[in-house]
Amino acid sequence: MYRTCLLKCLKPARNHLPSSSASSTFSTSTMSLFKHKNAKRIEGLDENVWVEFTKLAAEPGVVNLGQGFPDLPPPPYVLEALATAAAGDNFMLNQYTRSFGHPPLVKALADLYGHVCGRSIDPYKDIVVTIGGYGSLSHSILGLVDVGDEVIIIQPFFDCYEPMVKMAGGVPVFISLKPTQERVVGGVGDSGDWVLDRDELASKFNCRTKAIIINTPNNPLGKIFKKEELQVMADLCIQHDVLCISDEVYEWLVFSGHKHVKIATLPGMWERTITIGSAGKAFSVTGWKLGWSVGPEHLIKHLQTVQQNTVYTCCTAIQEAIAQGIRKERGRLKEQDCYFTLLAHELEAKRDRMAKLLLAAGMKPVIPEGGYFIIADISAKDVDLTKMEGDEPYDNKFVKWMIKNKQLAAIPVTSFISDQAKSLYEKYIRFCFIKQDRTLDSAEAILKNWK
Ligand code: IK2
Repeated sequence: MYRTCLLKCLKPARNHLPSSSASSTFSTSTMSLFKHKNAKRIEGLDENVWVEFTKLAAEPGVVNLGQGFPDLPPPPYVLEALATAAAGDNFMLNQYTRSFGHPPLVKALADLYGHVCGRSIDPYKDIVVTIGGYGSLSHSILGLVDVGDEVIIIQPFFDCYEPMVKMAGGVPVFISLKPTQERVVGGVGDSGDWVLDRDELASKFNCRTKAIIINTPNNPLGKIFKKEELQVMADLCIQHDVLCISDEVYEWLVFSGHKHVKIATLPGMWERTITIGSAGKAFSVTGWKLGWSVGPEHLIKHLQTVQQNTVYTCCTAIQEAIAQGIRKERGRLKEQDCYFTLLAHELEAKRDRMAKLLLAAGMKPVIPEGGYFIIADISAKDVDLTKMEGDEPYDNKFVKWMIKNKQLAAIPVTSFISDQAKSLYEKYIRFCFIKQDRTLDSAEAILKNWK
């Protein structure tokens, strides 16, 4: 009986087995091969830039300007708030809290974003608190994208968008930001000059398009989409009844002369937009992995469904500490002592320092308008990597070579690009500059001594 049932179950799967395994008798090892195989939804998604390059950057002596995390101390009051939440009188802060977000945090977020967006936000219906910005991205995509739905992704894009859409059964449709050449002045480019072609963008929308994912300030480019650019996207979303997932985890890190505009605030966009934020990025606590999605109830409720059936809730003590952080910064928003403002100022100086260093070292930086990454064109370094093994884009090999030979880690920009377009971007690598002066001094010494 058991054997008949087993054979019935295995039979349809024989076509998927390698021919050597598709023998007429099923041994235990053949069964393992089939039953222990990955689910189709993760097929081909086993490589990950952070897993690969974080390991390389961890070699002793390597100066790590790779993955995007600060080596600066977070604001002390947030650390104290977490310590108090964990070890203070209210021991219940060590237990589960509300699934969709700890009440003090969702209230603080509703107040902050209500102010920023100029509308009333319901803390319980319009917000879901997730495990990092990552959690909000995956909940949005899992909760809203169906098999066969097309999702427009603007590249360079934060690398997880593509696998997340594929895991949901969706079809990623890419469009590239390309540099306009005219304004490359003194060997330095400007991220604001990387633009989308309006007609090409329009051509990507059709009746199968479910959503567009935008990221502003963009990782890795540092571009902040101008209001006019967002308006073009908004018009297309409205015309084609398309949703917008707006990844704004670097929303506070905006450099002088630039303004961050939320696409959700454009007419007709609140109803169709999910805006994503990150406590890790806002308070320099990336290891806390806390993020949120803000949007209309009719969309957020689907993310809440995913939340309650996957992770259920996020760490209570961390939510309590971030609630205090949000309340404090909301009270002094735009003032000189606001942590968000202070961090943006500090980063602007680091950005300028990094740009000068890269330029002097013969790399051509593209000056970011926000965020904490800078990309640079490495073609002039002319490092011959033809003998290096592996069928990888040039920037991948260059970063591996640089880590090994110069003890300096960065991230290849093609990690943020679809397979079809990698060749257009393989001359760029990305450096993270949210680092202590000491770390940047070490990077400077390496770049200066680079013959
Ligand atoms: N969205 C973007 C655009 C991000 O950059 C990140 C975090 N990226 O950091 C790694 C790197 O690029 O070096 C996220 C979402 C995820 O945010 P969180 O850390 O809150 O999950």
